[in-house]
Amino acid sequence: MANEQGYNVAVVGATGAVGQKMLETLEKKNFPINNLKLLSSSRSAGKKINFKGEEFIVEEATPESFEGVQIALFSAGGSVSKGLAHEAVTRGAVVVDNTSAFRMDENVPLVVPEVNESDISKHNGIIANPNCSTIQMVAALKPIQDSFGISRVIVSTYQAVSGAGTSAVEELKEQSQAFLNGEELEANLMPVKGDKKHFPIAFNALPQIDVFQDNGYTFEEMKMINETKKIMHAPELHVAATCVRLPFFTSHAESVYVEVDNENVTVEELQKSLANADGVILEDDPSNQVYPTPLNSAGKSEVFVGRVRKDLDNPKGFHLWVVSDNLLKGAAWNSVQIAESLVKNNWL
Ligand code: NAP
Ligand code: 3JN
Repeated sequence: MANEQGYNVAVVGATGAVGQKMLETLEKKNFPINNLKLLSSSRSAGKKINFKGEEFIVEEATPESFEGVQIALFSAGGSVSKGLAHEAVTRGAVVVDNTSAFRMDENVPLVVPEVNESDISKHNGIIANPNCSTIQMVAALKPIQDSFGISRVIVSTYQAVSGAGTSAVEELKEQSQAFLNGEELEANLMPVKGDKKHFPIAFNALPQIDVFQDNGYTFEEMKMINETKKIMHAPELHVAATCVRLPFFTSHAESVYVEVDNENVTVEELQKSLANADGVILEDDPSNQVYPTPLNSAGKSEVFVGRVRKDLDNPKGFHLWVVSDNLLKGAAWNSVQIAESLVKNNWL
């Protein structure tokens, strides 16, 4: 139960790229907060962060940090979630976890509220927030699935560097400056921290996001494939993904090919289903060069869809261009929406 002022909320990873957006979103959406705890590693303990005009001191996250916490928003990486999420639940908190630690656990709902909000009610203390690239794609696929049925999805992503955290953003800035100064580029992080090789991201395109799996797909690609089937309750859906990192800061873009069940569906019918969907904005007018771009969608909560067209060979095939702010709908806003749903539906 909330007291009159609201809920006791902890943000784990509060100093990170996602955590910062989490705080901005809680403030912007006026989420009812009684007590707020900002948690990080020992590196940032003691740092001061402003929230709603008040200064908060960041504390190191420990199991005891969660005493009295009702809602804990985690975005400090999978190993932190594996170590601390159950500690938070044991102390009475409901965890909304932004990492891949529990996404495919059958006891953990994996939720995009516009797609499968009611799954939240089945939680056992942890609700998983999907991968950012998955979230924006399923938000666009859901109205198509509901109206026409879908059997196959093939996606190629164009992902912003902020998805790889604050240090990746810094690396892109430094490399861009060095490139324009005619200096040698230093690559220490991308495509994946800790992998064997690093390549410049500035003025480049890297077809690797997260580490390679034995089947030749990257972990990011497998997240998109497996998470899409779970969120859409469609284990039989055929999904393939190619994930690519590009040198811009915010919003992921996706070229999505989707096959519907019926060959008589028109572009106009598909556009109408998208235009009427919760959380989706159709921006699709080629004659006036209207389509979504990463720069235009940055800072916004919705998923933007354009370039809807029929495949020229397969009468059941359609192509879409899907763009959304990876740190908002792809992470912070989706998590806060889940928290709002927990409160609104008494599912805490
Ligand atoms: P980031 O900018 O590097 O920030 C990492 C955050 O985690 C910082 O606040 C850091 O605190 C904290 N942290 C690191 N180690 C910790 C520890 N041992 N205990 C407590 N806190 C610790 O990374 P980010 O981009 O915000 O991403 C963070 C995580 O969110 C990712 O690893 C990923 O799991 C998840 N994420 C999800 C999505 C999505 O698709 N939904 C997108 C991006 C990220 P310090 O300041 O003390 O280092
Ligand atoms: O690279 C992106 O654009 C999204 C990255 C997400 C991410 C980064 C590090 C670890 C994740 C995630 O949420 O899937 C994880 C993880 O928790 O596995």
